[in-house]
Amino acid sequence: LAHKQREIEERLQTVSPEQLERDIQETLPPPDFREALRRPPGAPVRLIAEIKRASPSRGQMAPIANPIELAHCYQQNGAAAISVLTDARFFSGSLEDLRAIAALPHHPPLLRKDFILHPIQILEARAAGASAVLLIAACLSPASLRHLMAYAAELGMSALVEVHNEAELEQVLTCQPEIIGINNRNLRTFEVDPYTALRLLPLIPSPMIKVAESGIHTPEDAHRFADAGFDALLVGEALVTAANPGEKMKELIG
Ligand code: IGP
Repeated sequence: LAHKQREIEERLQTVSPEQLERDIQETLPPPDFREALRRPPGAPVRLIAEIKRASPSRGQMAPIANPIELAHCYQQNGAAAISVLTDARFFSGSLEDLRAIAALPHHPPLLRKDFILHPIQILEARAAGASAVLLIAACLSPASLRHLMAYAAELGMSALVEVHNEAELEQVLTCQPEIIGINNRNLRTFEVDPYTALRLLPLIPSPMIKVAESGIHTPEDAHRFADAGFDALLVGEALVTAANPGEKMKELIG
């Protein structure tokens, strides 16, 4: 994560947190990410549709000439929320993508998907129009996780706290997050094991919102997690590489 540390240093040199805070004061609060994901009993599973131009495991993927058009398609086809990868080095994303999508009228809540290590990234996310940030347990000490969660809450945002094994889950539960994502993909090896999410699900206390992440490609994949009781599914690759992403969404959760 050296590249992210460098990026943060650079941002701290170039942006003024005070100015960002003033900018935010003039904007409306963003739509509620947590409420958008909540799945009442009997309701269909929620979908977080992701804008991902490239990935370390797949390289340049997207026929996404235009992420705004793709976001509009997600919105039209009932995405509960949209995840926008803003990391440039590994995912060819940017905060500009997020800002542009946030300009769509009545857009669903937006998640800034990045390696968040410092409060300035949360402040910039909020200023760009995000409702939520991803906080990856594997990248953060429990103390910094707690600190970043509190800062997001202060800005009226949600945090999606991501784990991919029992040890990480146990650690983050002491921080009482409201939304937990279980990533089926190991971020070091990029290997996807769909049982990760199924295995960890029963260990999460019930009022928390539960999200299954990564490797969801077929209706069978989606049903497996929906039937197990997840509130929401986070899907990237299967949607961005689909010839018709709207149809693919209906196929997965319709
Ligand atoms: C989406 P997929 O397999 O549908 O493209 O996965 C999402 O879960 C994945 O992009 C992701 C991710 C992350 C990327 C989950 N956690 C952390 C970068 C960093």
